[in-house]
Amino acid sequence: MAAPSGASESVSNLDLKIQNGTVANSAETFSADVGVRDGRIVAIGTELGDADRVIDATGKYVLPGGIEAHCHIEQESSSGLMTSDDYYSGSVSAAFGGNTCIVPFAAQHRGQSLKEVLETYHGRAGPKSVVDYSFHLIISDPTDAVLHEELPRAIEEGITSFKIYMTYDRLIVDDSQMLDILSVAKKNGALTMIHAENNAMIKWMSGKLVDSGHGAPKYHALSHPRTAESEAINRAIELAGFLDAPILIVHVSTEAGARIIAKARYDGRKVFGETCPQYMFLNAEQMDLPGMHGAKLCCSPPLRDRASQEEIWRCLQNGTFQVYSSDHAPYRFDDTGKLHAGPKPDFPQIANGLPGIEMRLPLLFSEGFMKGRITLNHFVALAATNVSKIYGLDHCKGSITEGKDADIAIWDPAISREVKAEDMHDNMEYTPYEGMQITGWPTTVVQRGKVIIDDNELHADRGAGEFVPRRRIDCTGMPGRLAPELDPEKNFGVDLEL
Ligand code: DUC
Ligand code: ZN
Ligand code: ZN
Repeated sequence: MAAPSGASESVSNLDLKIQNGTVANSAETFSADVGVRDGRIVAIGTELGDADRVIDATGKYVLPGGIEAHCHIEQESSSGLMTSDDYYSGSVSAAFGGNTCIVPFAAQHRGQSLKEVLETYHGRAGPKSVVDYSFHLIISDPTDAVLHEELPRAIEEGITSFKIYMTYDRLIVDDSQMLDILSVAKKNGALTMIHAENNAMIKWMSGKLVDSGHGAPKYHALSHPRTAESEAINRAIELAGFLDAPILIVHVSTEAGARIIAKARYDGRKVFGETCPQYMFLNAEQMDLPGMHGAKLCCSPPLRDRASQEEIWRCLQNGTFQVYSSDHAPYRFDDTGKLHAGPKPDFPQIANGLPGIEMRLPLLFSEGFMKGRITLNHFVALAATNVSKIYGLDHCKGSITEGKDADIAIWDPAISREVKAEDMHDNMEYTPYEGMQITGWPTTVVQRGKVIIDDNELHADRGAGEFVPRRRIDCTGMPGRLAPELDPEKNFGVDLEL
């Protein structure tokens, strides 16, 4: 296919030109050169003019830089445990994996103001991140001040999404708090991300398992029943649907949960779905390891079985999931992380989460695109474009388009390599994907026109990444409707001003 219309043929004085590559966006693939000036893409076409630096991308794919929109970096858990990556190691690892933007969480613990939380996270990310970044807030304490003053202010500042939890004692919000948060989000044009698992089922199962002597790591998988996920997803969708508020169900691990999302979308509800590589490439059988080693694979929701892996793949292929994120939540296999509660804790005391920010895209490129499960355009959609649209970044990121930031990853499909923890750039000593043989790798990564990764070397300074204020959620094309009891045309004219 030829370059899109409007392609420039004679733009010169470029800072950077990437030539002879195959360019792909989420809806088109074409042969063209890409010209960059002052950090932006200024020309896409053939026979572009001079450039200070020329990169030859013959035989390679020139794709938008990945946007990793679900990762936990330099974040304290609700019990005070810090992730093993700070904004430097986390962002460097992201960059080596083909990403140019990350959206980690800024977590509110109970009693904290959002102002204090955001100041803390700006202070952590600003001096260290090598890629551009934003934050999703985590809301665990929706006081009146948080709901009516701080959240609207944060949204105004470009933090247009936040996560809430339906489980975890120190984070959980109840149904009525969820309604409060959802209505503020709707009113202010923000997106609520939901960790959907039924708290009571998990606590009940965990208690039964531990009391009967089944405290080993592998039993973590049983302690979060599939139905705990589907019950909570259903409830979240009903609560949000009542208000016609947009939501995104994060890290979906079951087909039952995916089906509820698919049906809600079919019904016109404003619902998005996300899954993660661990639910496509790993399963709970792999947790049956000697000693505590199964702890390395404890995450929530947990790994499921082999059949589930196939089902999750299918739901990614058929578009039920628009978002594919790593949920990078790195805890080392020692007393600073997984084993913080002692050398042999029962599974409820094991830190939850897996590393994967560097492997998210290479796994999908290799096992998805190279093996013919998804097209190259679908790969781009999942790597960057979909999240740029959903999370309000598409005014500057998410595609190779004139005027947008020159955030580009050049992928070499001829590279074949074995995944090894020692090759990762995070601050972890293991990767769950150890030993996998994959094809394709992002060899060059460009952030706002500057080459930050080339030939397996980092060329970015600490703090080179910039905070990106995000736009409000755009629900165009998602019809939705208020519940009749809230609709003044149907409820005797009562306007609750939601
Ligand atoms: N939820 C996440 O989103 N990440 C890690 C653990 C968890 O419960
Ligand atoms: Zn979660
Ligand atoms: Zn997470």
